[in-house]
Amino acid sequence: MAFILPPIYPITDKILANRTNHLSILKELVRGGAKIVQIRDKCTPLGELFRDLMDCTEFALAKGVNLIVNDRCDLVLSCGAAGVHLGQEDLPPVVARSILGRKKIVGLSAHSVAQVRNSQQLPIQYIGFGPVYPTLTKADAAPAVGLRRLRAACKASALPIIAIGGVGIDQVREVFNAGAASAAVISALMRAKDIAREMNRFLEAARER
Ligand code: TZP
Ligand code: MG
Repeated sequence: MAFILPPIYPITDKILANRTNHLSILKELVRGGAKIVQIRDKCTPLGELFRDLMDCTEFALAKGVNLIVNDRCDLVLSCGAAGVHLGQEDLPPVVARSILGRKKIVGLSAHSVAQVRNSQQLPIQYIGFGPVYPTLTKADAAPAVGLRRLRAACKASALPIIAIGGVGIDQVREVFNAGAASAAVISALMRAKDIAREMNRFLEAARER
């Protein structure tokens, strides 16, 4: 599937959404218009996560949605997902690329402008930069970088930058104004009563930029 980075990049969290599987969250995000979804899960036993991901990839493929798996290249390959999202402490992108081949999407998190600069020649499709704003979602999150550093990161990068960390509807416009190509959202979507409707509202906010 060709990779087009949509303006809103939702990330699942079963605990925040109070769900027993990622599939139910994915279905709502897609109903709300999501074209890319990252499945992020640090707790579920691997076998259970694998089964959930098999259902997710089948659904995503049928809907033309790129499904990205956080951390795990083995799950990307075994489930047929579209790609992997890596942190600075995960497998190096060059290694992930050699495992996954040319066609999968590889994304990388960066937390400083220096890391963004150092990532320009890596075999990746995008950089997630943040946390831009303070967030409680990631326990070990680095301190918030703020809009000024987001702007510098976007200037320094030929790769598209996805702003992440504390992004709510009211922040969408300012991260785009700072040069971000997309905004990643966890809690503002996962805590919503109606995830599909909230996803749709985020896309509307992105269109208004
Ligand atoms: N990486 C940097 S901040 C963050 C991750 C995974 C959490 C973002 O979650 P939220 O709820 O959108 O602030
Ligand atoms: Mg990781």
